[in-house]
Amino acid sequence: MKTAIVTDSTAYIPKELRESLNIHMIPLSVILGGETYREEIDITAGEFYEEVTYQDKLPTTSQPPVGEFVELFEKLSRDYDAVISVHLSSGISGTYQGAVQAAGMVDGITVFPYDSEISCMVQGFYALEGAKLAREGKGAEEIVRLLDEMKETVQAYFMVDDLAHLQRGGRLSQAQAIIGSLLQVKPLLHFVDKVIVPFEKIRTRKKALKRVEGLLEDAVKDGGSYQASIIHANREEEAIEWMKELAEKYPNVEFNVSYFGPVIGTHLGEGSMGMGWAKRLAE
Ligand code: MYR
Repeated sequence: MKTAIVTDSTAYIPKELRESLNIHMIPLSVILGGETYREEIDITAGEFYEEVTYQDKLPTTSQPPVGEFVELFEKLSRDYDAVISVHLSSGISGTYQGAVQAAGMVDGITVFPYDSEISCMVQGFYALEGAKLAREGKGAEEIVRLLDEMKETVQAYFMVDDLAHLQRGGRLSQAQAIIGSLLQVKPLLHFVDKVIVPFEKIRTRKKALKRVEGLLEDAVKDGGSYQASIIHANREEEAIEWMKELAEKYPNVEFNVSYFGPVIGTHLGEGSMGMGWAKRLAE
C-alpha cells in the first residue's frame, strides 16, 4: 500500500525538507492590503512582517478552497492508494473540514483527514513522522494509529505580545471579561480540545519562557527521544539563543527553530514566541 502525506502551509515545514520527504502542501492565504497571497508560495514570513507594518488595514486569513484538495487528492490517486492529510486544529480553522469534504468527493484513493489539534511545526511533526513511516512502507491505518499515539505526548505553549490579535480574529475561546483581565498580563496559551485557552497568567516574557522550559523538563525527564520546536514571529535571534540554551541542558531533545508564518502571524501578532514538543516515533 502506498501512502501519500499532505499537510497545509501552517505547518511551516521548509520546502527542501518537505520535498525530501515527499510531503505535499496545500496553502492557506493571507489577505493583506487588498491582495490575497498564498503563504509559503506568494509571500514569505519575512515579507509579511515587513509589509504588515505599512498597511492601515489589518490582515485577514482564509482556508484553502475545497476544490484544491479535490484536485490534489485526484492527482495523488494516480500513484498512491491512500493519503493522510494533516491539518491545523479544526477548532481554529475550517481547513480540516475542507479536507473531510474533499475526501468524500474523490474516487480511487482512500483519504484519511487528520486533525492535528494544533498548528505550526508541532503540526509539522505529524506530517514529518507520517512521511517517514510511509517511506518505511507502513500502511495508512497503521500510520494514523501511530500518530494518535504520538498525540498523547504532544504539548505546546505560546505567548503573544498583544492579545488583541487573537481576540479580534475570534480565536481565543474565553469570555470577554476574562480576556479583558488578561490584556494587562502576558498569559501563556495552549490548546485544550482543539481551541486556544489561557494556561497561566504570567507577568513577564522572561518568566513565561522559564515556565515553558519547566514544562519541557517535566515532559522529557523519562530520558526518551524527543523533538521540540521553538516557534517565533519575527524574533529569530531570540529563538536561536533560547534553543542553544535548551539544547545544552536537554540532550535527549532534538531542537529546531521554526516560525509563525503569515496566516498564524495574522492571529498572534509579531513578537509571539512558543515551543512545542513530541516524543519521537521513527528515526
Ligand atoms: C483560517 O483562516 O482558516 C486560518 C485561521 C488560523 C487561526 C490561527 C490561530 C492561532 C494559532 C496558534 C498556533 C500555535 C501553535 C503552537
